[in-house]
Amino acid sequence: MKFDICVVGLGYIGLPTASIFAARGKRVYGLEVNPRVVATINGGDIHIVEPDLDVLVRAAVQSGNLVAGTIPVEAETFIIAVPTPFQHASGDPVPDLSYVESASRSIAGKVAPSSLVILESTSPVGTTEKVKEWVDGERARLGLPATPGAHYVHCPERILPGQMLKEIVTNDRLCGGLTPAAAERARDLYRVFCNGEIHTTDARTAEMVKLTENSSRDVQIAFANELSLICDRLGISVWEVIRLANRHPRVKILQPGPGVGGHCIAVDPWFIVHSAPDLAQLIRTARQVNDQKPAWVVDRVKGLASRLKEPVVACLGLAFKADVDDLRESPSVQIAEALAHLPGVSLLVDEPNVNELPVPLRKANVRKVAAAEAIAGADVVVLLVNHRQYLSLDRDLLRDKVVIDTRGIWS
Ligand code: SAJ
Repeated sequence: MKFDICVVGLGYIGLPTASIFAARGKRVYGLEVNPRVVATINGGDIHIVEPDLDVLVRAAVQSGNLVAGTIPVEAETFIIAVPTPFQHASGDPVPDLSYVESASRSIAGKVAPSSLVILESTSPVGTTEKVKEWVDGERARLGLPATPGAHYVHCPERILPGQMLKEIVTNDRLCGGLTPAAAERARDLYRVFCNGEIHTTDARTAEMVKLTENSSRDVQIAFANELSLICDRLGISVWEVIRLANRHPRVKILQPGPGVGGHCIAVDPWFIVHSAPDLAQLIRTARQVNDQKPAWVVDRVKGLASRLKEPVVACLGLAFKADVDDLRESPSVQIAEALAHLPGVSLLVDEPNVNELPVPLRKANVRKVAAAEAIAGADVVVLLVNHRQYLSLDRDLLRDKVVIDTRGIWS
């Protein structure tokens, strides 16, 4: 059977995309390298945490419209939704396109002259052109005829973890084609579920737009984080400064925190830096400011704890942001790990959204305890994530404690 859509990569973006197309009547195949993920999805379950995604996937699988597998299939449209991380290099980090390359090569044998190939992964400028080159090159290597009529488009995902199923429908979409006809075909496809406006442009512009969105947020958070350092030195509350400055009609400062985490905002600006290292000065500096914030928090805790005999420190929250269970690239994990290795310091950690602490913390004999218990047993309380549980915490528990509130929720 020929599928309408083959989604390559069933992770945080591929799975919601595959299942929403399937829910709207498209016959979707999810191509996934991990056989355990394939088995989970074909069983109607999910392997990631996202509100309501389990219901959508189960319905899609039960309807017969969504099937997962490890072997490439023929389809009218291919959607590549694989990770685009960076590699640490001696200078600035370098984009790692190996997953996109192997995804492109894996579908090459199934791409037909009329196929539509969509790259959803956030990618450096020029990657959609490379996808076409990888597909064409692989077909040549396999001795298959060229497919000059195939269309290539970049349609970056822009959905916010925690609100994916709402945003996938309501956000505006961007379809950047290697040709105008390619962009128009993608636009017609996304109309199946997208209620937002769908904008067509060229592929390089679409790639740059997505990187610009996340870099803009990174730069704005860096401004707030830099302010927090300056205000701390001057003995002024940064939260009060931002609250009052934001009363100006044209000022909208974001919130400082313990650093910037996740797989997007802390990564994508480096793709811009890599493409124009001599010009991207502000963007690079913003990355550095945000990356240095966890060490600053650790130093503050160290300074305060050093005044106490055998101090016990409680860290509240490990996730990369509020009300998610995602600990990947989390500045809070980085801070907790550094504190766990401070000589003479005992550490207690609460993270309400996971069952177990990450391995390095377990290895360092850090105990996972509920927030109230952690606070009761601690001399120093470090609030790292603004989870909803902490917003409503009984403030009396904090009396007589040294408190470092990196999110300003108790200020
Ligand atoms: N953060 C702050 N202060 C703030 C806002 C955020 O310190 O005022 C921190 C968070 O705690 C977190 C990090 O920044 O560590 C990123 O969180 P986020 O909520 O800003 O963004 P993500 O990474 O969850 O999702 C972003 C979104 N991009 C934009 O808002 C421009 C989302 O729309 C994208 O789809 C996603 O990246 C992506 O996949 O690229």
